[in-house]
Amino acid sequence: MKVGLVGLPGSGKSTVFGALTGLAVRTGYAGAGKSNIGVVKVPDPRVNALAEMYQPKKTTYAEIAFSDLGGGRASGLDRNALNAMREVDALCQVVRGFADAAGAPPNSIGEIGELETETILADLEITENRIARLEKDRSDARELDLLKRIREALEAERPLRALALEPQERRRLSGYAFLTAKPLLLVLNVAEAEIGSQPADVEEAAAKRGLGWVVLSAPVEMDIAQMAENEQQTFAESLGLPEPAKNRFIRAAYAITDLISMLTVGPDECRAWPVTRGTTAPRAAGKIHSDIERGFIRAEVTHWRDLIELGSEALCREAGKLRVEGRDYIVQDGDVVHFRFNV
Ligand SMILES: Nc1nc2c(ncn2[C@@H]2O[C@H](COP(=O)(O)OP(=O)(O)OP(=O)(O)O)[C@@H](O)[C@H]2O)c(=O)[nH]1
Ligand SMILES: [Mg+2]
Repeated sequence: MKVGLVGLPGSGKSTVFGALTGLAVRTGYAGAGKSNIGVVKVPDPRVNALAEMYQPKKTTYAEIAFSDLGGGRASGLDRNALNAMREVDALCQVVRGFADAAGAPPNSIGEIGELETETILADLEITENRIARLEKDRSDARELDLLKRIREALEAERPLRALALEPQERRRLSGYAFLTAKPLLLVLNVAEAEIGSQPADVEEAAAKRGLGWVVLSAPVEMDIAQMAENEQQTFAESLGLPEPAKNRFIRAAYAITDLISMLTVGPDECRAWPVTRGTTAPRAAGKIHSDIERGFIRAEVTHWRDLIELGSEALCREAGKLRVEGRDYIVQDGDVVHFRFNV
């Protein structure tokens, strides 16, 4: 899964990227239009708590790849920037919430609207080309019907992610890599003095579109990213934040890709495994090892909170908090799973 940081030039994409990855990236003029890619651990208090309890040799977090898509020139979102967005699974729009170097005040709502309009137009162009082709060769009437509905939504300025479609229709459309069908999260990048604020206009713009949003100050988060893990927490608290804002942001980005975390525990390793929502137990087991999927017998499942409260899997079993699940079980976020298998 790859998440793309998108947004207008100078909104702070590269600064946010630096904050997420802890990498020293070029921002401002030196980095204008440049793209970056990096893999980030998904901070997970559940894994921390379980590792505290098991004291394993190794603790492993889920990971997610972020790319700073750069692209766009001073003119705004050009074709390169839009094309780069097709390559990622989900989008995070960085919105400038600070006065820029020239002193221009933020125009958050304008930026959100601009990206929306540009992506709708890009999708509309693809749709119209395809409709013209299908009307000529009459090769696929069902697809033509579907695309006409798509065109209608786009012409009404409605992003496709909000459109009610059957799963099979979504699958049919996946090859088109429509930008407005990709999950989207808004990141309002505010000045340091505005940390902790929740601007009502952005809240309304997000709610109207059914989008999640996170407020952070990218340069501050970039400084935090350079600190040792334990100092990061203390520093965030001194700013009145329960944890670094980047942590909440990474978790929110992970969630929009439709990934959940299955947890495994033991003296060797405590680990979060990214699993697509709706995955059955044997397939989730296959993430760990193909032998476990092939020889799957059952999954013993506890909820991470019960495990922490009761102190061991054996005590969970006694308390009736350990479930035995079969092949059809759909793994849930926060399940601590122990697979029984034979090969
Ligand atoms: N005051 C202030 N400046 C910021 C903030 N975030 C980023 N900047 C500055 O704004 C400028 C642009 O930030 P970048 O991260 O390079 O923006 P970008 O979106 O990557 O820009 P392009 O790659 O040109 O599209 C840099 O000089 C940053 O230091 C912020 O929250 N407050
Ligand atoms: Mg940049």
